[in-house]
Amino acid sequence: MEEFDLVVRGGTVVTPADTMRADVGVRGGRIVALAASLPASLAGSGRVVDAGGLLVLPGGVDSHCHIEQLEANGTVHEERFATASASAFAGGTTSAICFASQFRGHPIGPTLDAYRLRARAAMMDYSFHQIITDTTPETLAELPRLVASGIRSFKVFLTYDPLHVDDAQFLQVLVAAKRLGAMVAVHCENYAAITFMTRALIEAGLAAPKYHAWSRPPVVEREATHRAIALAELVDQPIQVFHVSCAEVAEEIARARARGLKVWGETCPQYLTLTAADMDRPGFEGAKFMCSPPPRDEGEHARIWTMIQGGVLDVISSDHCGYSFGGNTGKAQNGREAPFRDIPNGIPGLAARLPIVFSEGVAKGRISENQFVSLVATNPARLYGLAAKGRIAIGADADIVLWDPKRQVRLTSALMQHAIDYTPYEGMEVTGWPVATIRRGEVVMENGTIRAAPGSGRFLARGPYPEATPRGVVANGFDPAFDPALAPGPAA
Ligand code: DUC
Ligand code: ZN
Ligand code: ZN
Repeated sequence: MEEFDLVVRGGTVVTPADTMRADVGVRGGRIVALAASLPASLAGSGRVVDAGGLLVLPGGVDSHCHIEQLEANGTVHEERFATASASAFAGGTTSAICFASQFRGHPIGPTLDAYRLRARAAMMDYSFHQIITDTTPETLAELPRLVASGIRSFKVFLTYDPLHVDDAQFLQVLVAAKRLGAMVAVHCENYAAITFMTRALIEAGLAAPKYHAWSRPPVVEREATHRAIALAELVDQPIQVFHVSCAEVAEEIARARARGLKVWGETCPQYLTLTAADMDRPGFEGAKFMCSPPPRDEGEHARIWTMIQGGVLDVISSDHCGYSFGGNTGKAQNGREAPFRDIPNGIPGLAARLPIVFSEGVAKGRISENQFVSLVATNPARLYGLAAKGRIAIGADADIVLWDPKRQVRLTSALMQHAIDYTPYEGMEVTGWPVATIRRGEVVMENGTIRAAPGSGRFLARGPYPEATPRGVVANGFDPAFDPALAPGPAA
């Protein structure tokens, strides 16, 4: 008889396609059996976990997390790989794709090696998107090795000093990605427009946190999204548009998809729950809600849900990017009177992601539990080539969350178990909560207690995968990514 290391018994398994009563058998960190009833035939130290009355979901896959990232000013994000892992497990997430950032004028290799070293403290499984900030021949020459090492996605910023690339550089990254079979993720906002608006606002004395939203209204995001899609279409490279904040941006994605382009869209819980008015709280409080693109208005929440329901937005990530609020670092690193331009952008949300999306989505009847699983686990894994993740299926990694769909919780920063001293979701009531998190067959969180060993997370090397493969459609039949040096030679 087959022996298991772990049996998850009596729960309701949710996949993108089905909801079914089933037991899950795990051996060697993988799911090896799924059946209406499995015998408790356990290996030596095996365990049965009772999932009666609970949903059995794939562990969350958060494909957009800024963890222990180096900033251009020499600081490092407060959220470290160990603390981020605890936060991830507390919220039902088992894998994350984080960022390795290139500094302009510097080679990628040594910086990436340093990221890899820091990430060795992780308890969650992780990969990296490589941020590319310049496109010198030396940088481009580094990319094949990077991809061969399992980093199969690049991120480019169309805005932000000193990270942004111009259109010509963006095209170079797209072509390089196409040659290598990598996905490109894009931060879409117009750099010149934001610079212009920011200067004008500050000259007019409008510098409080709420004017952050005025400096980058939806048109700024829509224009850049349209341009990113057009340039990706020109060279036939799949892209993912990060953190879509409003429907008019999602409409650009819908139009691209209708033309058959390989363009996907991500949104985040902040665009479903926060508004620009949060940045207008008294004093410096508004800084807690500053991120880019900024949260819009309440009407936009409903319109984003419509785009999710219609399948235009495929992924809900956290864009976890924490800066503490108290003290004189983090949000206040330039003082509590700093103009919005000098307040770092980003909010923490790794642990809050699944509870907010479940509560706002499933509990409020906007999406099914199957769509929920797709949005927070299966789709991000598929779109970034994490073949073993995001699925309750035989052969997949046994990353499982036991979810109480009825549990009502009031969110607090302490519940997030992160390194940041606040959550923008403080006091929010949610329905639905993770009671246990299992990573590769090991119970790593039970009722809020984290049980994993530091360093037990694994780097997820990503190989070639279909979503990152171009369509094979180029204007006039000329492929700018064609490299005669890479073409097969004449047959012998
Ligand atoms: N926006 C980003 O693009 N990244 C980090 C944080 C933010 O607000
Ligand atoms: Zn971004
Ligand atoms: Zn981000």
